[in-house]
Amino acid sequence: MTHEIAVIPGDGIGQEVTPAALEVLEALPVDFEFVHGEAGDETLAERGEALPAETRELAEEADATLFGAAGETAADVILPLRSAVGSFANVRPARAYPGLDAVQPDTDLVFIRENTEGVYAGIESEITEGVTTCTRVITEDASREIAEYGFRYAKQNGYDDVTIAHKANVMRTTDGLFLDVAESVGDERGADYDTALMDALAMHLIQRPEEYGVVICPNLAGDMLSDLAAGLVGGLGLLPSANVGHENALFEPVHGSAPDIAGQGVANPSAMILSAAMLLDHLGYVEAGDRVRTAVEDVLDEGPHTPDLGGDAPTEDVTDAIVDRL
Ligand code: GGG
Repeated sequence: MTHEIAVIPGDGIGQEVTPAALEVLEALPVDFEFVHGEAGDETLAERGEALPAETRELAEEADATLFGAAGETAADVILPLRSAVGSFANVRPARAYPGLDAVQPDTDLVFIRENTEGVYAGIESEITEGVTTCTRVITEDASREIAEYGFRYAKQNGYDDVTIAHKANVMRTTDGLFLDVAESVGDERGADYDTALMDALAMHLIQRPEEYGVVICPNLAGDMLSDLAAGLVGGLGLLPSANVGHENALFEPVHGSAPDIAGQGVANPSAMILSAAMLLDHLGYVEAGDRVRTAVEDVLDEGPHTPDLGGDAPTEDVTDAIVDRL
């Protein structure tokens, strides 16, 4: 069976790490047809729109999408693409790997980030000069859906610790609802869980990440806490993600376009290749996904490493080493 995969590299290092993931997928005995789409800052400059309708349609119609990185036009590119695939959950695993110099080597976290609302609902306005507002949307339905997904994910993937992150002591109405709904979901399932104020949680994740497993978060908190966790394990070059919908899904590294290193050929392809492994899982090729994860882990352990991990290897050499191990 052939699977159609939409490939949208986006901006900056997305143009460098996306081909690396394609090389890995092409080395596997799985039949993919890649359909390519453009989006991002350059597309805006050239065509007057950051996300052309045909690119959005590619993502809607493909069996799954691989996305690289968003730059200045993130709000016009990645948010509508997540919506195009009907994604309600952004799954962001952050784990330490043997052989790398992690700040916290016992880190094994998965952020289950609500992916449709919160302050990323895009409702902002300038009321008058110097006065702006952003409307934070939290609904019972979306909170229930992300909590159910988070508790189910923890059970299916063997995580005993589930934490609901919130700031209900300040955002009493919005996070009050998120917390109430997520707690009821945990109670209905008879699950063990903790709740944590997200600011204190940020500190505790740095001090003792080994006490946490799955963290269910509102949208912005999930975006920020997962970047914080990247700092614990060796950087953003290591964190993959899946934007999961009911039928469709989009896979992207947690990192952005990294304009400081874009164009130099030294971006770490690991996060993008690990995102491709999540795509394989999603399409039912779990064994192939495991092979890719093992190959990435071996290369992270033995090298070569890109500069973000203290090495001097280019993206191409790391990719070749991963493909060789496959
Ligand atoms: N590949 C992830 C990416 O492009 N990140 C840039 C960014 O601004 N992301 C916001 C988000 O993940 O919601």
